[in-house]
Amino acid sequence: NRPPALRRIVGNCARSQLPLDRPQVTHKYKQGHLLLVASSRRYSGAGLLAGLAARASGVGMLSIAVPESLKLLYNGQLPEALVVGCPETETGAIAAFPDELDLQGFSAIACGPGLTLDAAVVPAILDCPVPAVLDADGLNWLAQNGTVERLSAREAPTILTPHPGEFKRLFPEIERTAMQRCDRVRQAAVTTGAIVVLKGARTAIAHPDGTVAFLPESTPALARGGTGDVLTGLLGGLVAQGSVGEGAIAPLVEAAVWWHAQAGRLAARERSELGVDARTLTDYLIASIVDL
Ligand code: NPW
Ligand code: AMP
Ligand code: MG
Repeated sequence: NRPPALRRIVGNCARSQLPLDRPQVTHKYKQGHLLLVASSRRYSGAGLLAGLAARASGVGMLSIAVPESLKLLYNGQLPEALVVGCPETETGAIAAFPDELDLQGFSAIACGPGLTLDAAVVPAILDCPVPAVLDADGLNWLAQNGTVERLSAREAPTILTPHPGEFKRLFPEIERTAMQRCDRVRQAAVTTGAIVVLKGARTAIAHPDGTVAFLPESTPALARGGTGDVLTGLLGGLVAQGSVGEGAIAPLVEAAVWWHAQAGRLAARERSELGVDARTLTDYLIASIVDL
């Protein structure tokens, strides 16, 4: 009774994985605490987009680590988040975490949007036994510093969310094979032990056991700057909630990919495909799951 090697993600099943019914007796720290590590002077908006999506995920607590000089901006735009100002490089990237920040106190860490390669915090996240979502410059850092070795040594689940350009940088040997996309993403997951989300028109999600799921329905309206950063925040928020509960993390990854596309489809229906900028996408996240 092995699961099929290639599955479609089905809307109702994906939605049923979302933490829509909270227990009556709970408190904010039981609903997950996400640390989002994002942005730089060059890409100040990427972490805001991810933060707005994390907010829509329902996560109990949201902390965002950004360069110190962006702290006021983040406090103004995301008053519900705890903003951690970090020492920064001359180029305005995160140089280090503040000494008092305890990474192990978070239920998940999502890292990468807008960091630039000048940021120096990825190794600390990789070494921390907390579920981690790595995107954008988190992936680019890995591509430069030994992807497979660094990931297979991790003690907690890892989720990688490359677009095809990032996938090519991360897995050049796999990319050079003549295999189909589905087989390439499967090999990436099997060799690293990470869940690999290969983004695109038909996003494919490969699990370390070799199974692959793909999302059959999305919208090209999502082909727009910042939508990947939205996925990172949403995924981080869901994984943070999942890792304090009893369920597995893998179904939440598929649910996040489905939810992101569902929000894009609803926004495109109501506003045309031109109306789905990344910030608007975050506004549609909640509407797309309550209005089924
Ligand atoms: P080509 O042209 O196909 O050969 P990068 P990025 C390829 C931040 N952002 N299908 C493509 O190569 C991000 O978080 C900040 C196929 C392209 O030239 C990152 O930190 C924003 N190929 C940083 O910017 C909003 C694809 O990869 C190359 C592909 C850089 O991220 C925007 C570019 O990839 C942005 O999110 C696809 N779907 N997508 C902000 N407001 O602050 C990409 N490629 O160099 O990784 O650049 O994705 O823009
Ligand atoms: P990024 O390139 O990191 O900003 O991520 C882009 C996001 O948009 C990913 O979630 C992709 O799956 C999605 N996306 C990009 N192009 C398309 C497309 N043609 N159809 C559907 N989704 C897309
Ligand atoms: Mg991206």
